[in-house]
Amino acid sequence: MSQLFSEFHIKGVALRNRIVVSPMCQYSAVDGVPNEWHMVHLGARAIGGAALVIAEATAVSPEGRITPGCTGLWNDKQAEAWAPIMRFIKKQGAVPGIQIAHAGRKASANRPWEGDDHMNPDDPRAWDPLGPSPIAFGANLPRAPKEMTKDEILRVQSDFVAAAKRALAMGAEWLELHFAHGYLAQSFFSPIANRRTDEYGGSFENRARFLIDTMKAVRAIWPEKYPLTVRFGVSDFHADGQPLEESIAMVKMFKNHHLDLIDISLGFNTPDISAVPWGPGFLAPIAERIKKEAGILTAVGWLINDPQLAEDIIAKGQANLIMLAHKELDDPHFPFHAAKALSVENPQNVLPPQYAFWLKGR
Ligand code: 8CM
Repeated sequence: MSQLFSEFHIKGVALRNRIVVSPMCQYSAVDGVPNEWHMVHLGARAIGGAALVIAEATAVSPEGRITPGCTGLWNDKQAEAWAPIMRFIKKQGAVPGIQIAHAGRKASANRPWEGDDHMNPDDPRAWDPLGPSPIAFGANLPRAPKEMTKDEILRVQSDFVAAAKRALAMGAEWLELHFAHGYLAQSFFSPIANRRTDEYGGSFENRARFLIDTMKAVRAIWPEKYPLTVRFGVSDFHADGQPLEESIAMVKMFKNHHLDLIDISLGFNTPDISAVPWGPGFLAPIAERIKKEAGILTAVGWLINDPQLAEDIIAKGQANLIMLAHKELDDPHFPFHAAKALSVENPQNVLPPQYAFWLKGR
């Protein structure tokens, strides 16, 4: 019996297997409004048999976008455009989800294939990035952000709440908060990016404040029947980053405030990623440790490209869900191909009948 293809029940939501389409920025929206591209991109992966399809890092405010092409949820027009996409994902038997985000000091950048660097501040499309402290990320992102005032912090937190309300109204049944990859929330937690001397900087409790307050505010309006999760960068693998023990303490705090699952990822608060121990499933042992020590459900991603590796991570109890990005880009029918590789009975049935009928035995 494949564990990767076992059902997973969390809150009022049932996942048909353990394969999740990780949020993947498409940089293809206009004014934050998703379009046919997002429908086909996400819809194809729901058709492909994933259990949960999480729409890309979607900005809670215009200045929270990574690039001018990022999607948003700061107005109703955006939510209305997301609604049929969520509906289609659900119709294919996948759970529709979305990740909401604020890019912080990494905002106002060009698309990856157009340079991946900060836009020139004189570019009419550019804006001023915000951050905990006026410290630039560096390398391709040299702009120092504006140090946020307390009012700006509270405004961004209310933007997260407003975006979460729109996510619910448009049909999302899974909400992930993007607290990873060096974006705003992660940068508040990181001693690399946060040098504040007020109640949002310095000690662990202070660096945790932006994250926990934001999560609590969203939890207060997000219904209990739907999972609320955080994608959290647990380590930068860098001497100046937060120690893993602090990340575990942070996860425990999330759990105490009723977070349903933690999605384990990387910090990316510094361009120096030379010590990241890249390798197949390299975050799985860390996910396992956090799952045990914090007693929380976990998802894990990064370099899980092989069905047997995904199966082993679930079977060993290292994580409850597998997050796939590049693999799902490469192969939207990965769940079908994995089911065949793992000798699941009638593997074609992970696909809808329009495809399954013709692919029986193939
Ligand atoms: C792009 C490339 C690689 C990543 C990313 C993105 C965009 C957003 C994000 O992560 O959170 O890991």
